[in-house]
Order: sequence, then structure tokens, then C-alpha cells
Amino acid sequence: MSSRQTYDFVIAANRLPVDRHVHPDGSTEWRTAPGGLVTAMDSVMRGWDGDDAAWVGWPGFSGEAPEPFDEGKLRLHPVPLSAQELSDYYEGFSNDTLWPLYHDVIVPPTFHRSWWTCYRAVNQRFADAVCEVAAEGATVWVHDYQLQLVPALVRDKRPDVRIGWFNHIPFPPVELFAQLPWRESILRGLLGADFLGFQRPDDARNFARSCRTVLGATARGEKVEWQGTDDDRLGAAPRTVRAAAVPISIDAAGFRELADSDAVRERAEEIRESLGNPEVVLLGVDRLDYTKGIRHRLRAIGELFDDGAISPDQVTFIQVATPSRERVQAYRTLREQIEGTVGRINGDVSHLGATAIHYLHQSYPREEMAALYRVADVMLITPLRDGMNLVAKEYVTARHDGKGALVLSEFTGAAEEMPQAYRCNPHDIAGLKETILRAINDEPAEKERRMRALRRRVRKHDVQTWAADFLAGLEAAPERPSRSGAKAQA
Ligand code: ADQ
Repeated sequence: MSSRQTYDFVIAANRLPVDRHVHPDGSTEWRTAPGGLVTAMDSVMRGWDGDDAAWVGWPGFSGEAPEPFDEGKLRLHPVPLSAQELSDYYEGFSNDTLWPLYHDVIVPPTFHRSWWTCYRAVNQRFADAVCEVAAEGATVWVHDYQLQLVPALVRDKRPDVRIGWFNHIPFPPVELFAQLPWRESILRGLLGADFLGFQRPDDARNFARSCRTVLGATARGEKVEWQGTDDDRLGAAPRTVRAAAVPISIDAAGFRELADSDAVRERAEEIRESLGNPEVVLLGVDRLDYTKGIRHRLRAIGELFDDGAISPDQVTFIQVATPSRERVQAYRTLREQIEGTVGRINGDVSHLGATAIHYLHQSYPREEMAALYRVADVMLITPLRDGMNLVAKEYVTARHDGKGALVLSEFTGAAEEMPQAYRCNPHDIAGLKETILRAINDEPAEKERRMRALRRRVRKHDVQTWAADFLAGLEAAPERPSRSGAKAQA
């Protein structure tokens, strides 16, 4: 347990890596929260050979935040959010302005000046918390689109620390980004970092182009040079920042071991049996989000059943749709549309004992996810836009029996790294139907060849490599001044 006040390594993310559970007797307990970032950072921490580290984030409930506490090697530093801030900074500006804008404007982004004011205030609070726990010369790793102003706000107070930021979602082309009324402030916030990591080279290029077009910065290759302004604390000094692709991945060895365990194998058999041992199981696993292309997928599947190209006697489709952002209207509308479509297709083509679509609006433990992957003959990943998509990497890792087939949208970050998947354009319903049929009907040897190459890629480029690459990029950043202003070597 740590009793130190400052730390050499500080992570800042919207959420802390734990959830608070309240027992019926009123006592509380913190449990590790499920999710990609937690797993990824857990691997980073295991490989971290320095002293203890701190994680700054929102504890998951509004109102007063608990005092900082320790969880293994980590000091958890809760940042409070009021109910109004949760609504304006998180559900509003993060999830109803930035999220749609950064995902190709699939639904129109909402611009509210009061949300922006709140986003700035909350970013300042996160930055203050980081400054409080960061030791002299610390490494600070900021995550994601909710905290884009944090790098410059931290830099303003603490020129001695090294700051990296990683974007888990796409960075949009400047033609879309330029719609944002606060585009300059966002870019200047990010330029406070030493190193900016993106999922794809295109995302890094989009960022560099936005800096050139919106700020008049100089961008050459991965370097962005910015002269700074002195109108506020976002990017006052001249800076050189590197923006590069560092695609995220999964803990491949850990996930393979899980998928290969006796319990998961048995569960997979049980699931297949409970489905009536169909010839072909199709699977979709997504947060219920309009970026994931679930409606397009259902349209293609529905038509394949309607056409008679597939029959519920032989083929069944399982769609796991994790509940998500249910207080944002666009998500409520999407849920209604999807559930209506599933009901329509099942009503039209299912019959007793042969259900066309199994729809599950629930979260599951990782063991259950691994068992589902083992059951899936064809995995359908059809987002309209997705930063990476870790489900694609989990699926191929779970299928080390060489069986299975991955249908993957070309609009995911994963597509860049996984060219052996059955690629699809989810907007092209006829093409999507053909690709699904091909993935079902191709020769086993062809499927095995593809899966082998895909698995190799994920094994070689796992989450440990990702974290090491990111930290190496950050370490390579130029020297920085010490707290007192003198230059200190990295
Ligand atoms: P997400 O949009 O959440 O993440 P994704 O990369 O697919 O998307 O990760 C989802 C994770 O949640 C996977 O690990 C999956 O196993 C798990 N999961 C999904 N449904 C589940 C369920 N019902 N029960 C339990 N677990 C479930 C954002 C970006 C992505 C980027 C990641 C990581 O939008 O593009 O890949 O961050 O950077």
C-alpha cells in the first residue's frame, strides 16, 4: 500500500478503473470495472518497473467524491462530478457533441455553449488533480476525447512533467472537425502534450491537418510545430509535438488462456446445444451505439432470411448489444429501432424451435464472452466508424482451433491491421450480404489460412506492445524544463 503523496506515473481517464458496489446492509466495496482500458492499463502496470502510480478519474456516481485510496499498486484519486456536470460535460459535450462529430457525423452533433463551459471547468478539475499527484518530472498519460484540454492545462502549471495523450476514438477529417465552434481551444489543449497517440495513421494525419488549417501550425510528417498565443492558458508557448499512430490491442496471451480453459469450452458446448445445435452461428457483439452499424447488419441478415439464402433451421444470429448511454436521446431511439427490427424479423421468419435472431441487451463476464466467440462460426463486425474495435481481436484470439471467420468493416481501425478478414462496406447492403454468405460457405482451408494470419498479427501486436510503443514515443519527446524552470534531461 502506498502512503506517498506524489507519483512518477499518473494516468488520467474519465473513469476510475473501479466500480462502487453498495451492499444491502449499506456497506460499500470497490470492484475492478470491466472494460478495455482497465485491462490495457493493468498490463501496463504489471510491466511498470517504477514505484507506485496514480489514476485520476471520476468514481462513477455524482456528488461528493470519496477520499483517495489505494488499490494494489495504484493510488486512486477520485474527481467529483455533480449531476449537472455529468449531464453537461459527459452526456452532453463528450457524448452528444464530440462523439458524433469524431465518428463521421453519423448523427448530427449537438452544440451548446453551456456544455462547452462545463467541459472546460471539468477538464480544469482533472488537470488540477493531476498536478496535485504528479511528482517532479513525472510521466502523465491522459486518455481520450473527454479530456482534450487536460494536456495544456497541466503543462501550464507543471512544465516539468512529460505528457502523453491517447485517443481511443477516430480523429475526424478537418472538413468535419472544423464544424466545432471551439475547434481552436481543443487543438491548443492537445498541443500541450509531448506525444499524441492515435489508432490509425489517418487519425494522426487528420489531427496534423486540422492544426495546419485551423491554427496555422506547421505540420511535417508526424511533427506539429506551433508558435502559441497568449490569449489564455491553452497553448501559450511555442511547442513541437509528435502525433503518431499507436494502435491499441488486447492481452492476447491472457485472453487465449481464458478461451482455452475447460470451463469456457464446456460453456461453449452448452450454448450451442441450447441453441438447438444449428449448422451455423453468426454473432455480433457491440455496445448499443449508432457507430457500430447494428441496423445495417440487421438489414442484411433480415434480407438473407427473407430471400431464403439462409434459413433459421440451419442458421441463427446472436446479437449481444451492451446497454450504453441510455440518457442520450440518440441512443434511446436506436434501441427502439433495433428492437423493432429484431421483433419484425423473428416474427416473419422464425418458427417454433428455430429462432432467427437471439437478441441479448446485457453485459456478461469475460468467460461468457469467450464462450460466445468459441461458438461463433462467423463474427459480424460492421461499424460505420470505429476507432479500433477490440471485439475483432478478441474473436480471432479465442478461435485458436483455426475455425471461424471474421467479417470486418473497412471503417474500423482494426481493418488496417487485419487485411485477411472478410472485408465489407456496411453501407453496401448487397455487398454485405454477399460477404456474409462467402464467410459462411468458403472452404475450411481458406478460413483457416485467414484466421491463422489474423491470430498471428494480434499475438505479435498485443496490448503490452501497444503500451510499450506509446511510452517509448513519449520518452522520445524532447527534454523539458524542471519545476524551477531550468532544463532537465529525460
Ligand atoms: P468501445 O466502443 O467500447 O471502445 P470495443 O473496442 O469494441 O468498443 O471494446 C468493447 C469491449 O467491451 C470489448 O472488450 C468487449 O469484449 C467488451 N464487451 C462488449 N459487449 C460486452 C458485453 N455485453 N458484456 C461484456 N463485455 C462486453 C472504444 C472505441 C473503440 C476502441 C476501444 C479501445 O470506441 O474503437 O477499440 O475504445 O481503444
